[in-house]
Amino acid sequence: MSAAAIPLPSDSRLRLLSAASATAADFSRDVRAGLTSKPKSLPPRWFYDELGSALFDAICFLPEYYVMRAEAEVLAANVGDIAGAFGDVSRLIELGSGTARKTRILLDALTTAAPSLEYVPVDVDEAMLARSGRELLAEYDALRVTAIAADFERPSGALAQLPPPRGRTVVLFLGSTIGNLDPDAAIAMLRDLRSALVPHDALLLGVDLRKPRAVLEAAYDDALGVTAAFNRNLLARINRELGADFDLASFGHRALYEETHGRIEMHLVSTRAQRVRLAGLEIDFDEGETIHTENSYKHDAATLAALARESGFAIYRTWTDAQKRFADVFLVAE
Ligand code: AVJ
Repeated sequence: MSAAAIPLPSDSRLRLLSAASATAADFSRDVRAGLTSKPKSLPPRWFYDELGSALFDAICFLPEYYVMRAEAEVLAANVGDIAGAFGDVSRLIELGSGTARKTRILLDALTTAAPSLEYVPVDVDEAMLARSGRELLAEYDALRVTAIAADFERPSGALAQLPPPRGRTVVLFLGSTIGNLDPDAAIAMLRDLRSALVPHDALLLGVDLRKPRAVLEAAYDDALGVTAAFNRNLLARINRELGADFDLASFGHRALYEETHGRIEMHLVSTRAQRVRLAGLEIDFDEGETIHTENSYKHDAATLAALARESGFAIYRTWTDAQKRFADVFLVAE
């Protein structure tokens, strides 16, 4: 959906901006590069077409996938403290906002003190932005929404489109989304974000914490097979959008905790030797060969301290759920 397709009165509290976002050509390039390299890999950002987003939503309801519920618990149990730490916020930016379901916990508290707060959701899915933007306007009668369709990995480009803020900017980056980035990429992303902020601006960062292997592996390989479907949908999407001929039934789902890196790895495992055709390319798989589709990094105090130190933020407070599965960390720009 394009910005022009959304009918809005000119005095609307909703604006929709578009930064350079991913195209079909980017998808094709990433898939070709990933499937012709050794070992084979695909970037997890391509999981989220319409079906993939719906499958991720379903994952959040699974008994094994505690991540979303643990963070909702952190936010709900500490909303007063969190709003207190935010202080006099005039602009609330959310990177990778999605449906902004958890955000409402914070908006309820923040709009009590500042009804005309400016909320800036940044997400690659324009249709989702328009839908959730309209819903939020209906729920919060003075809230102003400036939605930006953009990738979260280089946030400074998207944020450069905004006029200078009148007061403190607070950025939300929730849900362990940062976990998809390798440590160097995570630091590069936070540095880029820091460059778009001024000292005293802040970031609320949601990260999943290290925990026993069995808990982590079950969360990424659930009994119903929803995560397996989420993973295989990447191949289905390549078939649909790029005309490939992957036989989905001959790729298995594997999730394993790589303790040395502190990350869950997801793979698609070829259950036989096979050849796949993809727009003029022939891609051969050995039996047991995998496509590495996702890393999901898990943190502890040391990795969080390093992340903050390397990116120009100071850790001000950390809130966790009762079982210490998930942390929301409040970082202040130095
Ligand atoms: C959306 C990146 C936070 O890593 O836990 C869920 C994605 N992958 N199950 C995560 C995901 C498999 C999720 N993030």
